[in-house]
Amino acid sequence: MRYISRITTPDNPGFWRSPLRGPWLTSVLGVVLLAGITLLFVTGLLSYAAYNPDLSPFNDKTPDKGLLGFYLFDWPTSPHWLYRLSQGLHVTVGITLIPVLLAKLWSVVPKLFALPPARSVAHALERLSLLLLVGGALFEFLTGVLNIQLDYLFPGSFYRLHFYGAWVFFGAFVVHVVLKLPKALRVLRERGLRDLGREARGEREPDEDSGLVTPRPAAPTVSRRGALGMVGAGSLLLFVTTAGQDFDGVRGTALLAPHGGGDPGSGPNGFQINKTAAGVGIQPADTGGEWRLTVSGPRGGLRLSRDDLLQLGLHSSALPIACVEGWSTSDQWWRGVRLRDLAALAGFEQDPPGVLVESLQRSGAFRKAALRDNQVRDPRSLLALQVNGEDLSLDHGYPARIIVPAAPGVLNTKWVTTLTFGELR
Ligand SMILES: Nc1nc2c(c(=O)[nH]1)N[C@H]1C(S)=C(S)[C@@H](COP(=O)(O)O)O[C@H]1N2
Ligand SMILES: [Mo]
Repeated sequence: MRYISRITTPDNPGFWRSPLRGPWLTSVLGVVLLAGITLLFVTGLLSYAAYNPDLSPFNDKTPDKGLLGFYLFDWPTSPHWLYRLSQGLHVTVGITLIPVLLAKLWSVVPKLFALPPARSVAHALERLSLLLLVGGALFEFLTGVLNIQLDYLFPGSFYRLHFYGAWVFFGAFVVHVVLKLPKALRVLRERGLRDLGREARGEREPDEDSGLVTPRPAAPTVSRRGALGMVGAGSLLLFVTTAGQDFDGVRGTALLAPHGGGDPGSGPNGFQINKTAAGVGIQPADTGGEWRLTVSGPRGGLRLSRDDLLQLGLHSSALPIACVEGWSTSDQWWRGVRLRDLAALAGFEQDPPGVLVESLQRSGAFRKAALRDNQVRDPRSLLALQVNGEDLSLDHGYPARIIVPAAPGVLNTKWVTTLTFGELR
């Protein structure tokens, strides 16, 4: 009786009976995650750098980051699709890896329940790092997915949660890789693909001290080949229902990307909208004939109507919108006044500095954003008045919006009302 009760609790290795578990399966999934999660971490850090957080408090969603900002650098303006690529990869690869992550957790689940919780100080530290590893992985994937799906869930705090969570998770991940990678590589090198069919041949896999191989194997309900096939098919399904959010023509396939897949209408302004004018409380009266743009610098300021702006030299640039949520548009033809020409009006004929951009929008996280000097100086950076040959629609930022090459969507402020050159705080 006592024996029975012991093997029906999950801390007992005999409780877990799948013959698929073992060092081989865990190693295969682990190596895939090693590559994928490293890419997620790097592109995630790049995304944070792309916000120019050290430039102005308005750009910085994690002001208390301290040393974690050690790597920040001036985000470039070329190639103009840089953020489209890096953030498209971050979100699409992240979503695609979900089945692999779940399969990896399934493959090691007996270890998570093993008792006693710690046999020694070293063992206690290893268990603690596993807690941070598993908790951190679930936390990062969950906050990422929820931010894309329901952007009202973390008002203002998503960046903090996801950024600090990423460092905690990646710290534990590095420890785990250092401890486990040599063995995983050895298992894969020695056994190669021969282990795929092992359970079908009724053979037990050597446990090699991993604690993963069940002492009481049940008959397999699916082969390893089938299990890996299911994980791969799940990943493929997520990939093909996500990746379309970055490409015209296949956007309708992006069923899992609420902001990238929906029908944005047709015509010159028929491309994705993040927040609509009505959604952020822009009143039609604010954008009518009374609207003025204030451009200021050390010489003081001037106020320009939309007609005044149209009299200035207009220039065109073909640039995409690329959102932190992973969706992006193809290049749109924007037409407007170069930021460096507006800087000249503010008194900076030579070597213009950065600019603080303010929107009509009265509340919300992205009403103000600072651009760095390299972004102001790039001749493709515009205060756009038109897109694809037509006036901007209200939802795309009429009367005027910022468009900067390679920058994340958040820096492309809509419904601009004030540009302050040289003063970013
Ligand atoms: N004033 C203001 N500008 C804004 C935003 C906003 O919420 N308010 N959202 C930004 C974000 S996150 C993106 S991705 C782009 C989207 O531009 P679009 O709606 O024209 O595609 O606008 C940016 N400009
Ligand atoms: Mo965005």
